[in-house]
Amino acid sequence: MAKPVRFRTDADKKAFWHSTSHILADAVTRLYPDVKLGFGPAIEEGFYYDFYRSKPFDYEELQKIEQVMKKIIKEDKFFKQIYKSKKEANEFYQKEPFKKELIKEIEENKISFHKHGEFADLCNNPVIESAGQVKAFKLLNTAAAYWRGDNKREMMQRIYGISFPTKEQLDEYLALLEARERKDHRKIGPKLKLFTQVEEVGTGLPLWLPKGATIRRVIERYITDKELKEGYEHVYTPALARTKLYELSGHLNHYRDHMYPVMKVDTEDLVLRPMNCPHHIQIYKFESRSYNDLPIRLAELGTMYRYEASGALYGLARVRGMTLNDAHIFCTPEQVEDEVKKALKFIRDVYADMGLIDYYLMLSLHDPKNKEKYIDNDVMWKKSENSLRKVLKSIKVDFVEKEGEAAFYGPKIDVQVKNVHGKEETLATIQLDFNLPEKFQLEYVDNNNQKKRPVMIHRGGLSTMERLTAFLIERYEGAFPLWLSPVQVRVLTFTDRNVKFADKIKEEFLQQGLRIETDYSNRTVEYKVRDAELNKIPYIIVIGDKEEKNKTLAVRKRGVQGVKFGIKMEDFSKQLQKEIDSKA
Ligand code: TSB
Ligand code: ZN
Repeated sequence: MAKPVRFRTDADKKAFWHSTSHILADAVTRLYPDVKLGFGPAIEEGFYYDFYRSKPFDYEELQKIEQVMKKIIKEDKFFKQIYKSKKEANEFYQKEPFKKELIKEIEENKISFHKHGEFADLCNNPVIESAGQVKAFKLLNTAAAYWRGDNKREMMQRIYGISFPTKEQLDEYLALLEARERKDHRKIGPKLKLFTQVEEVGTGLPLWLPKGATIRRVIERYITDKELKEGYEHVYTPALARTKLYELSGHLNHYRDHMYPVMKVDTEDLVLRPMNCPHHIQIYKFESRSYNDLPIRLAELGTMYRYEASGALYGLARVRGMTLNDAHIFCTPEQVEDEVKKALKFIRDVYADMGLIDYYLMLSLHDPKNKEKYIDNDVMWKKSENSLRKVLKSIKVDFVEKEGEAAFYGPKIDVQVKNVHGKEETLATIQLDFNLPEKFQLEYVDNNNQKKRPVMIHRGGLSTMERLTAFLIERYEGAFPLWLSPVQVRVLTFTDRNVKFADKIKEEFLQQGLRIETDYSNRTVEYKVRDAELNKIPYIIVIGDKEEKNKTLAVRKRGVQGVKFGIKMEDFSKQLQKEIDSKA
């Protein structure tokens, strides 16, 4: 028996998890000899293995597989590296088309396998010493995934799992998973009646329920007001446009994979817009512009549609129909740095108001080797990337540079956040663009009456309402601060006698613009309080005979033990207003 493994480094974990995927593949092969093997890497947390067969593995099957894995672990066979020639490897994998495909791509004629007991798997990664070192594991879930991530290839059945050198570590991890699950916006959203998705409407097309819509409306009003104060002008433009607009912009060339098919109507070819920029460009072009007019900052809560692979869709965080807090800033080359700085400050301020402060900045650069994804103009890329880098350095913030993350038309400064499961996404983005002004022949007249080309800055402030809300739900675990709470106060009654007075209070609060809800049901007050707490309502007011007689309120605050009695209406509403204004 090999000695116990310890997780000291990431490499320890990777070898451990990858080895467990071999054990999984061994078990599946023993149980289902007809299933074809794909591959099974270690991932950030745990491992998976892709298998080819027509139907997904169900719960009972996973349990059976786990039993066989236990048996294999008990057999405690050593992992041994063996080599086969290409010919031998192909013979060995006679009935494994996916493995054969992988072998084809290996250049050497010496192909590495790792073998434990009778099971050998094509593999050149580090592994553990023996199967018995896996003291605790669990198969976590299944997913369908295209072979090698290619949507033109076969659909594989993926099994995810996790494993550890001790049972304690597994228990701890499972508890962590449960906690993350509780915070997951995909769980909380429907539970708190914020949003839903239904098959009839379509994949990736969420419906905002009244409570979710309230949060969104509060945010949209907030951001619109804030932008107006900062010199942005708001516009409205349609979500459809003629294809020629996107031919000209380059979207059809570089962004086609994310666009829906063309619709023919009368004499026009129309397409759903994946971005709002070309529309805003047309607004810029509506009048002739002089240097005196610049910068022009056009903003819109712009609805757009993107084809996202079904496997990439993720609750509200990645959808197919979305509304972006978008702006396009048209400025002179001299104004670029100042405008980028202003936009960055704006973004940092609004995220502070939202309570989203756990982010980092990424300078997203193009990939000079990828001529298909990016507009081919090295000089422009260099210039725009340098400008953004200069701004970031001048304000002395930490940032990470990453190649291959730019938009097709220009580099970006991205605000990066992680969701409860550790998956990273971009919220805000500032993108510098010398390309689209060129393509659309944008102009302004400078102080010598000369025609000049403006620069464009694409600014996604709060991200899309969808993605932002996903992150807010997880940030607050559904317990939103008062200013964002869909319901701010719930009024409960002791008995039917109190309904009339409760209604009066409700009416008064409504007039003050507070969001209020009542529970006059015949359940006990304890039950009603509990229900309000489960719904994360910030304030609960209980009305009984005493309150009615004294014209006062009994108030419970979310997260605070006990009740405060004898509160005057006036004092309570002042307190709420103060809390709302503070955005605390
Ligand atoms: C900022 N033209 C620019 C705009 O002017 C643009 O569209 N940039 S973008 O492609 O990066 O998208 C802006 C933001 O929208 C992203 O930073 C991200 O926060 C959000 N977003 C992008 N795709 C999705 C999606 N599928 N679901 C939800 N939000 C998305
Ligand atoms: Zn844009």
